[in-house]
Parts: sequence; C-alpha cells; structure tokens
Amino acid sequence: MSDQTEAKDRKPSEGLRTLYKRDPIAADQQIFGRRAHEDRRGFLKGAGLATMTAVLGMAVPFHRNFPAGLIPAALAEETEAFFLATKDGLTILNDRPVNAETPAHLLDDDVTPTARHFVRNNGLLPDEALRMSAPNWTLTIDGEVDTPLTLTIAELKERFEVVTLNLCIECGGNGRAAFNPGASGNQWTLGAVANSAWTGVRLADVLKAAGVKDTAVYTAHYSADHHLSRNPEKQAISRGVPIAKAMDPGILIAFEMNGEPIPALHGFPLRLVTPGWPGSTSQKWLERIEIRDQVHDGAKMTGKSYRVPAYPVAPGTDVPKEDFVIIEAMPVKSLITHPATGTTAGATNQDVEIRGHAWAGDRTISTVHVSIDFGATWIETTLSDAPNPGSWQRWQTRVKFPQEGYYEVWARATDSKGVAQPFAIDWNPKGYLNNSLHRIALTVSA
Ligand SMILES: Nc1nc2c(c(=O)[nH]1)N[C@H]1C(S)=C(S)[C@@H](COP(=O)(O)O)O[C@H]1N2
Ligand SMILES: [Mo]
Repeated sequence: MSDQTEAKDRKPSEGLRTLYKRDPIAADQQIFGRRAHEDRRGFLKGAGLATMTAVLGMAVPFHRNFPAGLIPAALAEETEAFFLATKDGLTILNDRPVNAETPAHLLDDDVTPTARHFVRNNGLLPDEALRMSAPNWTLTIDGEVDTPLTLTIAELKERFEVVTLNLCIECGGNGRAAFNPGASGNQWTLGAVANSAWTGVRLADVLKAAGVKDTAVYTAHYSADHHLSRNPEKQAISRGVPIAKAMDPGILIAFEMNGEPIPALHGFPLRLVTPGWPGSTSQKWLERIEIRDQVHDGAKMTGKSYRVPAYPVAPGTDVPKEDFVIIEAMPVKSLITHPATGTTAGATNQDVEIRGHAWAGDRTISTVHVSIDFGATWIETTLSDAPNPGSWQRWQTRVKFPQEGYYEVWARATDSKGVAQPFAIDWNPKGYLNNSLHRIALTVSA
C-alpha cells in the first residue's frame, strides 16, 4: 500500500488538519505510523507529497514548490478540538498513546465499521513496519515447537484455510470510569468493545503445522510497536494465552478488517484476534509467537496488569499482589445501541424499538431482558444467534411507555451457564471487567 493510496482511502478530515497543527507527531503516527519530526516546523520541512495530500485531503499539484517550514493556508484557521481522522464520532481519551472509545449508539451495526472500532494502544505505532510493504512482513512461531516457522502473509494464506469471522474484542478495562473508588488507567465508559469482520488464518492451524510439544504451557506475543519511552529494550505490551486456549479454532491471525487490509491503528499488516478474552490478548502488529513451557512474563502479564483478585473484595480493599489471577474469558455483558441515551423516544403509547448486542466471553447468550421501570419488571427480548462463535448477538424488542416523562431502559443479559450481569459493579483494584448492566435515559412526550 503506497502512502498515496493510504491518504486517498482515509479521506483525512478537518479534524486531522487540526491535529496536525496541535500535535504533528501524533497525527503522523495515526496516518503513517512513522516517527515524525520534533516539532511542527520540522515536520513541515520534512513533509513530502504524501503528507501534504493527507493533511489537505486532496492532491497538491504544485507540491514541489511548497516552501519548507510553511504551514498550508488551508490549515491556518482551524480551531477544532482533537479528533481522529479515520474515526467517526469516537471519544478520544488520550492521544499518546492513542485511546478512543465509541458511544454506545454508534455501535448499533451487527458488524462494527472500522471507523467505529475503538482504539487501544499501549505504546506508539511501529514506524518501519507501516512503511514496509505487507509482502515482506513475517510471522515467526518458535519456542516449544517441533518445527519453528517463519512465514510471510502470502505463505500464511497459501498454507492455511482463510476464514472471515465476526469477532468481539473488548478491552479488559472497559467500564473502568464507573469504579468507585476509581482506578487508574484509561477511563473507558462503555465503548471499548467492537465486533468487526476479521479475515485471517486460524492460530490453531499454524500452531499444529509447527507441532506444539508436550512441554508447551503458554503463548507469548511479540509485536513491532514501541514502548512510550521508545526504549528498544522495552515492549509496549506482550501478552499470551494458555496453550489450550491458543488451540481454540475461533482465534485468528488476521490480515483484513472488514474486507480491507487492517488499518495502521488496528495492527497493520497482521494481528491476533482472540474473541471473548481481554482485548490485550489480541496482539496488533504481530511478528512473533513464542510457545513457552511456563506462563508468559512479558510486558503487562505480571504485577496487577490484566489481573483481578482471586476472590470478591469490598470496594477500596488493598489486595496483596500474590492474590491476583490473570483474567481469562470476559464476563457476560450487553449494550443498548438504540435509541441513543438522552433522546426523546417518542410519544406516550407509541411502539419504540429498543435493541443492542450481548456477548459472554467463551460462552453464548441465553436471554436478554429489558426493564423500563427501574428493574421492577423485565421484558424478554428477541435474541439472534451469533453468525459464528466469538461474535456478539443481536437482541431487540418493542416497548410502549405508558405516560410522558423520564424513563430509563436497563438491559440485562444472561449467559449459557445462567450467569446474569450484576446490577452493581463487582469492584476490583485495577478497574477491570465492569459488566454491570447498561442503562440509558429516555424522554417520552405526551
Ligand atoms: N502490539 C499491540 N497490540 C495490542 C495493543 C497494543 O498496545 N500493542 N493493545 C491491546 C489492547 S489492551 C486492546 S484492548 C486491543 C485493542 O484493539 P483495537 O485498538 O484494534 O481496538 O489491542 C491489543 N493489542
Ligand atoms: Mo485493552
């Protein structure tokens, strides 16, 4: 993919122009994933055709004449707030690293469009990687295997069955903002979850080809992004899964997202997608999977990262480190994606459609109920089957509101083992796994 194609496909918007003014390094990383220059002046000096085209959103016929260090006049008057060029309506939590979530009503599609998929980066995008063309990218499988493999993406496609699956990725910290006492980390509200269509080969098939030894215990995922410090000795994140989970045919080594090469922000050109487990197990910019004879100890595997106490604790409890366990499957959860919270649902006794999605880690959903009377009574909704394991499930129903005024709609999903979403948060020190029920506010007119 050339820089030019990328710029054209991504239709950089006014928001991006603003970002270029405010923070060219962050903007450059978002588009090209390469190290930008030390300041805006330097950035513009070094800007080539691709950068100018991206910034302006169109061709620049006389770009060769553009004086170094000058800021395009089209950008001079921009005053908008920080915005991600390739995203549609996301809330930006952080720009270094980039973290952005999606308001619930923008997650209404069964298959989440790329522009609405949340972004969670622990470090900085790979630089060389994105300029490197995908054909040269390789994935190495080594460690406790009979035959270590190093394969290009073309070889992966040739040797293994290519499948497309709708897969739900949710960040382990989704919902953290509601914790009290609060927990440090990204203050995700509801929208660090998405269900895009991913195309790739099954991790299990590749591991079988390498021949996993009896000594295999855990995977270790390595990628090309940078630690925030840019210290090459440090990794932004390197997590893994138990070998039994790695053999789950639902996990993909993916090279396409929604029918296109995976965008830079989401792991171009290769990533893991491990549905139902914390998003951190879905390593982006994937270069290597080492099979280990013990639990992985990479960045964000140890300490309290992606771990919860082994037993329920009261809010605010100081739990000793050794009592924490690694989060595996994510718990049952649902979202109301229509109507949008804070809107007028319609008039008294009018039929109002309420709908959303539900998902449950390695399980499926058995029922979703909604309440419009603050939980006094519950209505069972119509639930669709998942198109494939690992996808969220659509639920919907129609309700009538008996009189004008303020209402809340509450949704509550129950999984295939009979576990339902809790009413209140199951508190833990790092703010993970908040699957308490989703509530929206609606007004009904006379
Ligand atoms: N290499 C790499 N992979 C990564 C991350 C990262 O920072 N670097 N973040 C992880 C986390 S915590 C989550 S929740 C998901 C988010 O995927 P997305 O940005 O495509 O939504 O990517 C995971 N994979
Ligand atoms: Mo995450």
